[in-house]
Order: sequence, then C-alpha cells, then structure tokens
Amino acid sequence: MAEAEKPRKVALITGITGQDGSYLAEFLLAKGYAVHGIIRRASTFNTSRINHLYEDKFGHQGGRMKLHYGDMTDSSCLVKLISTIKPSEIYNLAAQSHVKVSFDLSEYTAEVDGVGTLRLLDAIRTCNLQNEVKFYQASTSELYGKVAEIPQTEKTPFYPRSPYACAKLYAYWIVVNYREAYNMFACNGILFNHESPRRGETFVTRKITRGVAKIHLGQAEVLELGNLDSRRDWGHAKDYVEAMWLMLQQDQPEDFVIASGEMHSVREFVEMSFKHVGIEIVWEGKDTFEVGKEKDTGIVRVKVNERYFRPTEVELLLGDASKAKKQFNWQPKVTFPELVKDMMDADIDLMKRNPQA
Ligand code: NDP
Ligand code: GDR
Repeated sequence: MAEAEKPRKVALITGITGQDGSYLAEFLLAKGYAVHGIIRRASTFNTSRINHLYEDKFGHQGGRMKLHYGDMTDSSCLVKLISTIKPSEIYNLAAQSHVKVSFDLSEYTAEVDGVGTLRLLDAIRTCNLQNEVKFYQASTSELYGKVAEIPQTEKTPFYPRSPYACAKLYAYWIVVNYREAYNMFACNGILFNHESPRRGETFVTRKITRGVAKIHLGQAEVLELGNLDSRRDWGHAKDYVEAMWLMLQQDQPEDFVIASGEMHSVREFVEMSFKHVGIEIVWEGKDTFEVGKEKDTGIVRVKVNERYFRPTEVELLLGDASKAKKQFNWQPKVTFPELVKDMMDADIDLMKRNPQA
C-alpha cells in the first residue's frame, strides 16, 4: 500500500499516566501508532508508569510518543491539542477514578469525569474532526451499582451508587448522544474492575498485595480494610486495554461490556494473597470487630476499619462479555489466581528493593 493510502495511526490518550493509560500506550506503540498523551502538572513527578516508554526509543529521543500538559477541566487546551495532533483515535481514560474519594470530591469528580468528557467531545467538533476521529470512553461497571440483574450485560439498567458513578453515567450518555446526534464513531467500554502491579495503591487489590508483601517481609504487622464481603469481577488490565482498541477497529460504533465472568469477594482476594506467602487466614468476630488471624500462630493480620466503608456500597458486580466475544473474539487470558500471583510477586519484589515504597 502506498504511504499516502495507509490509515493514519495517531492516538491521543487522556490519563496516560494511570494504570490503563500506561498499558494502552505500550500496546499502541507496539502496533505502530504515534502516541500522544495528556499529563497534568504536579509538584512531583507523576510519570513513573510510563518512564520506561518515554526514556527509551519511543520517547524524547525523537520517538513515537509525545507528552503534553493538559487537564480535563481546561477546554482551551483540549481544543489546542486536538487541532495540532489531529488524532485518528482518542482514548478518554482521564478521571478522578476512586469511588470512595468521590464522596469527598463530588463536584470535582463531576467536573473531570462527567463534564470533562463533554469538553473533549466538543473539542473534537470545534476542530471539525467529528467524522474522522474514533472515540473511546472509559465507562465502568460502577454504572450498574445496585444491580438489577446478574450477570450484567449491555442491556442491564444502571443504578449508580456514588458521585463517581453518577459522573460516569453522564459521560456514558453524552457519548451515546453525540454518536446519535453527530454520527460520531464513539464507543463506551463498560469495563469491570481490572488490576495489575501498576494499580494505584489505594484500590483494594493493590492495597492487599502491598500489605501482604510487607507482612511477609516483616515490614508491617497488620492490614486494615473495609467491606470484606463486597464481590467484584476482577481481570488483568493488560487484557482489558486490548479490548479498548478492538472496539475502535469495528465497522460500527457500539458499547461493550468487558469482564472476566467470574466473581470473588475481597475476603477471597485476601485469603489467596496470604496463601501465596504460605499463610492460612482464619476469620473471627463480626462486622467492624472481625479479624483475620494466621491459622498457625493466631497473630492478627487483618482488621476491619469502618473508615474504609462507603456511604452507599456496590455489593456485587459480575459481567457478561459475550457480545465482545461474539463480535471481536475478545476474552480474558489471565485467570484470577494468575492475577493475584502477578501482583503478589511484583509487590514482594518491590518491597525487597525498596521497603519505604
Ligand atoms: P487511574 O486512576 O490509574 O488513572 C487516572 C488517570 O487520569 C491518571 O493518568 C490521572 O493523572 C488522570 N487524571 C485525573 N484527573 C485528571 C484531570 N483533571 N485532567 C487530566 N487527567 C487527569 O485509573 P485507571 O487507569 O485504573 O482507569 C482508567 C479509566 O478507566 C478511568 O477513567 C477509570 O474511571 C476507568 N475505569 C477503570 C476501571 C478499573 O478497574 N481500573 C474499570 C472501569 C473504568 P495523574 O497520574 O496525574 O493523577
Ligand atoms: P471500586 O474499587 O470501588 O470497585 O472501583 P476498589 O478497589 O476501590 O473497591 C473494591 C471493593 O473493595 C471494598 N473495600 C475496599 N476498597 C478500598 N479501596 N480500600 C479498602 O480498604 C477496602 N476494603 C474493602 C470496597 O468497598 C469495594 O466494594 C474501581 C475503580 O477503578 C473505578 O474507577 C472503576 O470504575 C471500578 O473499579 C470498576
């Protein structure tokens, strides 16, 4: 194919410094894309998840990855970036993504996660690129909230249970509306929880694997958690970013559930992580007085602390990704035990190298 006829492969990723942004950048660079990412100005470095890409051949030595300062609350910067980059695909991953924090930062979460999505869609229209850009929106299983059916599909009604989920509900519908109103190629990926060694430290899986690694190495005594009975459908982030890309390679823009199809409790995640380091946990007590003890020694290793409870909880989530499987043959490769192992091994290694981490 002549150079001029090749489809342009230029991606813009908002939230490139986050867990998913870093895996997606790797994935797209490997596919030959030029990758542009929006980063926020911070008082300390916030690019640790992508430094390995930026500092080598893809980055500042004239490579295919470029970072730009910007923010989802600043429309003018979004317009400037889109008009100069002219991306062929935009992945909107930027968000205040912590559900519990959204109860404290409700207005800001709405600004970034809800109105921010609108700003980005309008910036595409302002640049008159609405018929050229394909748009991916990071929608979430949190939209189902108080679930109306099990498992959840693309047709299950939404019932958000946090300011975060309400902001994401607005984003979901504005994407659908712009698709219908302006014929934009815009898709919602309704992704269920996905984790990795790059997961933020305050999400429950990473909090557990970091805590267990520290206990195993004698750097900590006990792990404090909230609702142990909450159940989630957990997959590996690496598998899930591939699904984001696949959605944008289809002939028609549609919304897809991406999930593992398996559900486990926080309690099970704790048990499996401790098992990885040879500790069996037994549970005693009830509610906020419940503790997890080492079976062999009786030492308390897990405590419940109500400061980690949410005013309204999402008790369970279980996704049915058959539509994605049928339409573009997506299915997760990493199993639940493999996910726990990957995260545990990485955190043990990290804590050995840097006990202060
Ligand atoms: P992270 O919290 O790891 O990353 C969020 C990213 O958004 C970071 O790069 C962050 O920048 C950036 N960001 C936050 N606020 C702004 C802002 N005002 N302007 C510009 N950028 C901003 O999230 P994940 O990678 O886990 O998730 C990616 C997306 O997918 C999010 O939208 C999340 O809500 C959604 N999602 C995640 C799921 C999951 O299980 N991980 C499941 C379903 C949806 P900085 O590094 O500077 O903080
Ligand atoms: P979630 O993830 O709210 O599902 O949102 P998180 O890991 O924060 O919580 C999962 C469940 O674990 C319970 N839990 C705890 N949670 C945290 N963070 N800390 C604790 O100590 C703790 N103890 C128990 C929670 O109550 C909850 O039920 C994530 C985010 O990535 C969102 O951005 C994304 O949209 C959804 O997943 C899908």
